[in-house]
Amino acid sequence: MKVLVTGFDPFGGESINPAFEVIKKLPNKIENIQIFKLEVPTVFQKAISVTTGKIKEIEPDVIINIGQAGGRYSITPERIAININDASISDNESNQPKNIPIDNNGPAAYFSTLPIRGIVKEINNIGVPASISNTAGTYVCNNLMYGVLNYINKNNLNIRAGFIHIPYLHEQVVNKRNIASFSIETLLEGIKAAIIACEKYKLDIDYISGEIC
Ligand code: PCA
Repeated sequence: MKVLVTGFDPFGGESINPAFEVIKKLPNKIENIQIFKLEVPTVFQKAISVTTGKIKEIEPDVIINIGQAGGRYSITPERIAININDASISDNESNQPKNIPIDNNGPAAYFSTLPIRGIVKEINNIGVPASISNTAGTYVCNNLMYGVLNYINKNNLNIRAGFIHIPYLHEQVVNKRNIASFSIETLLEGIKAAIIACEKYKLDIDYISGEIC
């Protein structure tokens, strides 16, 4: 199995992005799984074209896009990407789209095709907090998740894909108060468990994942 794992570059005034820090440390192989890594710019639309370029090159079976969600308390596979760009801050090339559809002809949303409950279970099994997130926001991470699933759908590709948001690293919160953070080792083990889950669960499993509003 070939897995493409992407991680965003730093944005929003941070000097690092835990997503890119983690992918740098991933091995090139876990058991029979070949891992391909790609740094992606935190730039609307460009994140999608850089990723689809790599998809054409390596033809992966699975794509896991990873991004920072500062303030989250666990590793969170995203359930859904929505067809909107709505930025509260500029991206790394000063774009700040407001309320603009990603694809005028695309569906309102795409569900992740990764085994999100299986991912949560495998990460929990190694003693690391993980839970499903029901929103990837409306910034570049949602843009990439939607763009990749839209590309797969429009080209009828047999690729499973989705997004995982991860919390800050400890060094990012030294001067912030009351914000959750993880060690690089914990994030790395969590992402490895997520990759293994994608190999183990071709279809998703039953695992409590609901949320009461
Ligand atoms: N997180 C941002 C974009 C890049 C990243 O790592 C987001 O959640 O949209």
